[in-house]
Amino acid sequence: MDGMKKLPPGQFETDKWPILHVGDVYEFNEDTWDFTLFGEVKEEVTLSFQEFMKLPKTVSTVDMHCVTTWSKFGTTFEGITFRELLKLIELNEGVNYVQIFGYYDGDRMGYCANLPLEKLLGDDSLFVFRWKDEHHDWEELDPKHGYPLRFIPPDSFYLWKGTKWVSGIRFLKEDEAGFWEEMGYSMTANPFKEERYR
Ligand SMILES: Nc1nc2c(c(=O)[nH]1)N[C@H]1C(S)=C(S)[C@@H](COP(=O)(O)O)O[C@H]1N2
Ligand SMILES: [Mo]
Repeated sequence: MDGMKKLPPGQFETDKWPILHVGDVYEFNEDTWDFTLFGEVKEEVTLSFQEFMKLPKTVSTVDMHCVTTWSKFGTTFEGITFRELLKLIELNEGVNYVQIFGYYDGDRMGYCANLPLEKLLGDDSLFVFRWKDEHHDWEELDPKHGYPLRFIPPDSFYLWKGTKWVSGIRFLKEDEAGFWEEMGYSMTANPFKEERYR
């Protein structure tokens, strides 16, 4: 792995995993938690936590690049791929974008980030519940990092596209800004092209 690390421009490497978000840390309640696939779909689907966690799991090692300039290499995650969720729905014609939703101060749909669908079809695009790295054996995701489930985007996106405390996916024909994008952050957010703002 070492030597294959690629630090995007303007980033520095950290061994620690910093915590960054707006609002309160979501307090998990399995009875009220659910996850909705909605928008440009033939039929909406809502999953309970049990149903979500029964889906096939994938283990994937990814690098995280935060727009505040820290990068953490080589964290291994276990989760459910975005691709796996696609199997549960039938998309309308011409869907090319999604917004991944999560909690913000008790509002289920208070946070979201937009992403292009075609970039989310690999093993490096997953809803994760545990992690490990060089210094830690498998650990459940800390509430501050998005327990019980948070999205980790491919490393070709800054980490704000990695919604914590996820609650759903909205499917879209046209790209629509999310929480940070509304405030001037990049729609495409590629760290290797240093796409921080728009
Ligand atoms: N629900 C939610 N998800 C969120 C955020 C947030 O404020 N709310 N912040 C984002 C930002 S800006 C970053 S950099 C990452 C940080 O993830 P970490 O705290 O696990 O490092 O979470 C992202 N996901
Ligand atoms: Mo961030």
